[in-house]
Amino acid sequence: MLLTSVFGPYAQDDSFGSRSINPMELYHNQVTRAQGSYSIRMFHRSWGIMMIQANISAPCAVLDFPKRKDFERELNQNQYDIVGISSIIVNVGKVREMCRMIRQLSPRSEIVVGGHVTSISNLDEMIDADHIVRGEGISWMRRYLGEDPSAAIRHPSIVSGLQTRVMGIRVPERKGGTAATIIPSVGCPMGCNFCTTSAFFGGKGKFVNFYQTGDELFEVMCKIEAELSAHSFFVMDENFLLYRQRALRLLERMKSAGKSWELSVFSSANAIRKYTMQELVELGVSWVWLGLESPHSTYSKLQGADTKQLTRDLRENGIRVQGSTIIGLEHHTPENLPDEIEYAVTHHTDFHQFMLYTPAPGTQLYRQMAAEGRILEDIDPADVHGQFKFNFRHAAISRDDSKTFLDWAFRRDFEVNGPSLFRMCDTIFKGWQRYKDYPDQRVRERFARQTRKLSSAYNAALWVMEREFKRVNRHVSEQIHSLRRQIEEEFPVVARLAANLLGPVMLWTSRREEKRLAAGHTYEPPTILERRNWIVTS
Ligand code: B12
Ligand code: SF4
Repeated sequence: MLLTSVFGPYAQDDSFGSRSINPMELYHNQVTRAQGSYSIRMFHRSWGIMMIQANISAPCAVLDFPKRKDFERELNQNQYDIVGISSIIVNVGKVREMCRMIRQLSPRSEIVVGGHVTSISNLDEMIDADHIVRGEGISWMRRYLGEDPSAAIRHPSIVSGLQTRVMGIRVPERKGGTAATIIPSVGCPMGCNFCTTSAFFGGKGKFVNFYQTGDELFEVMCKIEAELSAHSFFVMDENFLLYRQRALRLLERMKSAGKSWELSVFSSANAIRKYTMQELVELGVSWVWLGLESPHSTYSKLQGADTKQLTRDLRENGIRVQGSTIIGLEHHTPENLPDEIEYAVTHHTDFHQFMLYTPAPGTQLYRQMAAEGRILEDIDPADVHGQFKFNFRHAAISRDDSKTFLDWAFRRDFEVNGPSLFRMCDTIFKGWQRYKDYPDQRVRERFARQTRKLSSAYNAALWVMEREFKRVNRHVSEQIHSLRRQIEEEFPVVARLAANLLGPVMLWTSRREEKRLAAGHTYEPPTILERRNWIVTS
């Protein structure tokens, strides 16, 4: 079997649906896109097909981020019984082309298409596939192959990010240096009306749990820690903290085994409030993706939450906060949207994602808008990714203005709060100051680990940002200066050496990167081929 993601290049405009505005990069696509050379750039593998591959016994190759010629070569050089394609809706044009290529080059292969692209209700009329698989794919594939669909889930060891780059420098990759991805569940029971992930795995009240208990999760994390030497985990679960019992059992096991792990999690505001700060810190939560949406939204996940205070508290305790705000909600108008953007920006999060309100097929919002005749039918799916323009008729905001407001939000957040890299350093330092003498050694170790970078490379980066940001916002530049001074007082030798020696080099690489970006340079992920249970026949 061949399991493949859609072909690249991704960050270039082409007729198959690639868009330069929609790169295969989490931060640069939707979080730090307006931050120039300070934008944090990295790629993430296609975890869905990696999970499927690890959980079947058939010989299986995973081809990630192929170019068309790689995909063509793979089909020509092997006789695949099954070719599975994983895609999201924006890339449906690529899926169509890949199905066409399979029919031509490997006519005996069965074509299986899975992932969020299958939320398109008439997908069968758009592509030539044998099976369109909606929802959870591991159990489907096991059933299809005659294996046990309910067998325990084997978690592959996944390095979360690849080829990280910031300020024009590729961060060296070393074993254990990058977080490992762990996927405890898919879906989310909160069922917010616009949420594709929730809708795709059953909607309100439903989700698919791969690991029910804290004990199971702990065992998986130990295995991955041993294989990757990782002590940091990117927990890919839409609302990890919602399952308090599981999280607290994990904490118990971590404590008794002395595990000084760091967790990056997604959480709704009401879920996070079920924990004391001490519980979060001891659980190793060091980064939280928090949906802020809008001060006037009625989402139950936000009810009763003072998100500004929450953000402040988290950052004061060394927990980096990534806020997420929606632009173009029903109540937005050109008059009130600037205030809402200002409200978002004054959360002073470490990172801030802004996304257009986007009805995507399969969601409650899409059904409602379709019934009201408000979906714009003639928009190419490749342009519906939340970072361009509305795909629906908004009562008060035009399609063109939706982009203007979105771009403005990113720029405003950057100008008011400075580079996310600086904000992140600020949070790490606050955490270090508060917890460096904490009684639990695991916690002390974690902050000491994070602070090692702060006193070296990050301090050099601060030196550069302080200089460069004077031209953008003098007040932020002064804040950066003050943070740098505090770090240098705490670590006088290393931090000063780093700023003096590495700083000028980073200034140069950063300026060079700005020029490259201004000239339209984009980045693409590497093509990766991994075979499992493979039998070589001659
Ligand atoms: C990691 C990620 C990315 C990575 C890309 C990784 C990659 N290699 O493609 C990055 C950060 C680059 C990214 C970018 C984008 N993403 Co994204 N991303 C995710 C995220 C957070 C996790 C995906 C994941 O691995 N989940 C865990 C795995 C196990 O679940 P899964 O992928 O769904 O796979 C399961 C099933 O879908 C199914 N399955 C999947 N593939 C296949 C294949 C076969 C053959 C079968 C049978 C089954 C099957 O089985 C799997 C196991 O159950 C999801 C949100 C989420 N929580 O899922 C959004 C999500 C997939 N992304 C989304 C979007 C919109 C984007 C962007 C357009 C960004 C943006 N502006 O919002 C860009 C597109 C970039 C591009 N040019 O293609 C949407 C998709 C919406 C939709 N309806 O299509 C999601 C759902 C987020 C959201 N809620 O809006 N993304
Ligand atoms: S809480 Fe977040 S993940 Fe859950 S349904 Fe709402 S938007 Fe989706």
